[in-house]
Amino acid sequence: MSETAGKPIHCKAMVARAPKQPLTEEIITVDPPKAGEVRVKVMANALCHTDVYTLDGQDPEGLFPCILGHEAGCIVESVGEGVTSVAVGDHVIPCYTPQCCETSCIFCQSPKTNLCPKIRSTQGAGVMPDGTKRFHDKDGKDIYHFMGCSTMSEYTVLAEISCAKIDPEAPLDKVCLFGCGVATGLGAVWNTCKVEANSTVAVFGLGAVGLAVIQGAKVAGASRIIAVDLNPSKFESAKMLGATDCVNPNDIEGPIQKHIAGTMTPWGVDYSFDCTGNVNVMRAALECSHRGWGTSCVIGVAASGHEISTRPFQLVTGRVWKGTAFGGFKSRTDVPLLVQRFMEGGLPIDHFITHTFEGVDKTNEAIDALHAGECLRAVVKY
Ligand code: NAD
Ligand code: AHE
Ligand code: ZN
Repeated sequence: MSETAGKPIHCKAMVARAPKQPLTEEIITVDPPKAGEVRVKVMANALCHTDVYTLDGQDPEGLFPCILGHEAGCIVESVGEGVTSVAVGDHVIPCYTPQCCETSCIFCQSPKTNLCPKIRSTQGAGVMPDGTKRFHDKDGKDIYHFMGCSTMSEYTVLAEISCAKIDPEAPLDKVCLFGCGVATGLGAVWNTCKVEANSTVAVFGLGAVGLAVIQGAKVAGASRIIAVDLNPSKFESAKMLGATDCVNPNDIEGPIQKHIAGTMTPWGVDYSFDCTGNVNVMRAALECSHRGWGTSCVIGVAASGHEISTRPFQLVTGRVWKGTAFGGFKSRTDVPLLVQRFMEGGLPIDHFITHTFEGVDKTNEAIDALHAGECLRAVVKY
């Protein structure tokens, strides 16, 4: 039993007070975990585009004030009543796609999906499963949770079913990347699309997610990997990970989809992935997929009110449009396996970490680095 167990903890956190505002550094109170909950010490947090998307006010579920962050490595400080799967001192990765594993859960029992809905409604409402919050500011006012994680705080409270217990030897300031972007990209290839050897692939958007798609496609034995981005500084990493062609749409006459399906390939690519969140790019990704059997996977998160469209003819002629959340990985089962594969040297990820910062109060600088366009993942160590 830790000495802080059962007591409120006062710690530093970066609070999103309002959209489009820098985060404010605050001393907050983190309540003890209730039944079925776990309080963790956050050791490292990586910045994902979705945190910035929500901070920019683009998330229809965005609630303020809140504590953002969902790609982290943590150590269990105390557990609530009835918690059995993790214990004080365990190393865990918080998972915004939880996994209740109950026999009555048709989602957890199905091999077709990872979308356990057990706490999705309260998670989307920025509260814990019992409908209340564990964060309070200096005036005692409640602060919303985010994606069931809220890891831009030195301590946070998670539902037990959102904790993936991992190898305690694993470096938390690296494997935190398996909490979102990198796992999502790899899983979109391996789980959602099940890309076969010798497939042709196009990847739109070469941030950490897009580059993880390329890394995953390379491992799957794809024969051609076309990497697309408006920012040519991303091409070097793409080639290093296995891209065979790099294309900047600004250098192309006409629609990029016609260039990929027509000039670069006769009928399009077997698989395409949107990793930008731009609905026009999602359309281009679909329309460059192969006549008769092409599959296009939406990974990017679009701004509130943005919708996708294409001519039905594109689907009538055999293309499939699908999407993925967390790459289809069942979080508590699969994340420990990804960490193990990394520890065995079979899944390198260091190349995603382009920036590191010391102290939760450096999170705004990490956000600036992502905005500057040269950042894949900024890891903030607490
Ligand atoms: P990022 O900002 O690091 O990378 C996005 C890349 O897309 C950048 O390199 C940018 O230059 C490029 N880009 C932007 N507009 C473009 C365009 N019109 N054409 C070509 N390239 C363009 O973001 P990230 O962290 O890699 O995340 C990528 C997307 O995936 C985001 O929308 C994020 O919210 C989403 N995401 C989804 C999931 C999921 O489970 N579905 C998980 C993680 C991230
Ligand atoms: N709140 C947004 C949904 C955003 C979204 O699609 N989130 C992804 C993960 S992004 C991680 O960086 C996801 O997994 N969605 C599934 C889910 O259940 O939220 C909105 O549009 O309302
Ligand atoms: Zn994310």
